Amino acid sequence: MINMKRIVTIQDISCFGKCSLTVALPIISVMGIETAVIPTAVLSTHTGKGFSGYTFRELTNDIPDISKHWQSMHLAFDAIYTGYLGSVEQVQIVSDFFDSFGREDNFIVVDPVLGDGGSLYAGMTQEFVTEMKKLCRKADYILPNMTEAAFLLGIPYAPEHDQSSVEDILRKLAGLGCATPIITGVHFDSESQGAAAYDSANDKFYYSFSKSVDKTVHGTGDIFASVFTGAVTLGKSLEQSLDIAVKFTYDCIEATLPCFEEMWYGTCFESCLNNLIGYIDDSKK
Ligand code: PXL
Repeated sequence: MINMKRIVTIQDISCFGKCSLTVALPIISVMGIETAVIPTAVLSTHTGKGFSGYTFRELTNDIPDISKHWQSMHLAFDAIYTGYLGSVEQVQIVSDFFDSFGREDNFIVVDPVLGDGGSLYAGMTQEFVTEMKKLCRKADYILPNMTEAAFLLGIPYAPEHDQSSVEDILRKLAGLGCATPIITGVHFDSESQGAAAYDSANDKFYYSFSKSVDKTVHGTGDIFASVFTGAVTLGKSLEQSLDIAVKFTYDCIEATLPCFEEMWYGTCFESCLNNLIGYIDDSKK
């Protein structure tokens, strides 16, 4: 019998730009996990800084049919992981998907992709934020950055934090109804950056840091979320999963820096995939 874990990831295909599905699929696959996908939209590029005039085709109406077909096949997943979603209606349909495929013995990760640097991404609205907040309630893990956490909580965005403000925000995120919120892009000084997690069931906080880089590299949130979801699916602890995701995300940023001029739109994550295999193996020791 094949003992392979299976994740379904629900997010867009940005045909050029190295984020969402074009990153999640290779990363989860290299972790030795079967990856099913539901593409929510097809865009010619991502909507981040540097791109304009992109195409955007929503695939919202396909999602209920895919779900129905999969239910008829009695498909099951060890984890359901969502990233960028394209519309309010799409968030509602993904919520229905959770009701159909969420079980006692699997878990849900919602990466509430909304914005960065204190602003919402192009096309994101307050109504969308409200809907995303409802989706977070159904998740076991959510992975906002500081901008997304601020929008989800309706509090002002602050770029600088200390441990007590991060823990306050994590407690408030858990108050949305998600047992284990994680904030990415956390830093207390200019030397290091990483992620902070709150295991609300045990009232425990975890931190993981790597060296800080003063450049914004696109797609790192999707890399972090894919690795984190994969690691938890493989049975790693919250602490281990956080460490592996922080370490690998840093590797991808570091690998991108020498070619940052050409690679302004994404990371050189491909050259780091071997490290990820090593991190998973090391954590078995
Ligand atoms: O990396 C997150 C992301 C995913 N998909 C699309 C995006 C973004 C961020 O800008 O625009 C289409």
